[in-house]
Amino acid sequence: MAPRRIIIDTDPGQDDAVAILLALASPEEIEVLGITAVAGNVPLPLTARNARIVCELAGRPDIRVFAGCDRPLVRPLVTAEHVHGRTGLDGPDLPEPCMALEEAHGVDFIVETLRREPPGTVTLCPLGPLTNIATAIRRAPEIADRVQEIVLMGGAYFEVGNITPTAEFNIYVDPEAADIVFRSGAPLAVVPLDVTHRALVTPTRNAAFRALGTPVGLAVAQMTDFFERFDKEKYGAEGAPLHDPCVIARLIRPALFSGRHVNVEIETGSALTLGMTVADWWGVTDRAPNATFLGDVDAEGVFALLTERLARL
Ligand SMILES: [Ca+2]
Repeated sequence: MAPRRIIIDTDPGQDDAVAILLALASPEEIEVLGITAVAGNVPLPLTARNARIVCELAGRPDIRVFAGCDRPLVRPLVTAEHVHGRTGLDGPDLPEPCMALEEAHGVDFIVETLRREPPGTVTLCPLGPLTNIATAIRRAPEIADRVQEIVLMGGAYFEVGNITPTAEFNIYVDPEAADIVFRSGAPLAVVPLDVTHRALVTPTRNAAFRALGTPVGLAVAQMTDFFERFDKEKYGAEGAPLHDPCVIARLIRPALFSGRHVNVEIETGSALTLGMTVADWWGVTDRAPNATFLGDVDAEGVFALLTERLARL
């Protein structure tokens, strides 16, 4: 099979960084056409910087990195330095990037790529708030029919929320953008907290990254160490969830994941439940299914894949 051609839309973020590394380490299955940065975990200048730092860490300064939207569609930006640190990539000591940011806007790159390539051959992988993707769909609604699939990290069902009691961070930051994406008609696969809260970086898994003995292995161990401080305090779990790499893992090994094709709508009106992903898991409405909402993961399989692939970089 030819590799899946993807655009990674991202707000790095340590877990975004690991997702990018996994994609770049998997050329048999994945061809990265470009990376578009969006404001989210930290402001846009930092996410655009961090994406390039990660490409250089992977030895891939040839990857094209674009800056996209610097704020949500209608709301002020909410960031997550309390999780990711001031830079978004706190933990390892990595050099400032040498590679240049592309001059074009990230949204233009998404639109032009989907218009140029044959229908059904490009997959979008949003790992942050959906501002860039929604802006692209608003500007060129036909891209919803041309995209092969949008595989995104966001939302929750049984796990409900992490930034508010009822909302996951990526959806909460730009719920209007999420609403546009979920109504777009594009084929959607959603990797929610229900999956990522089972993909925990345990001490054993962290040690396996470190034991690779490479700059990439050490950096990933230090990145996951960093955000674990926060998540352990918060969840009291045996390790922090590694959210975004699950999106790339699903492209490489779909059998590691299971879920249901259901209706998912986004709450944009209520102050109490803003950004909630209302997933009709039990099929109690007649609303049409619009997304494959994943519910379970073989976490051992994901971490085995991740460690094996990171060893190649
Ligand atoms: Ca992210």
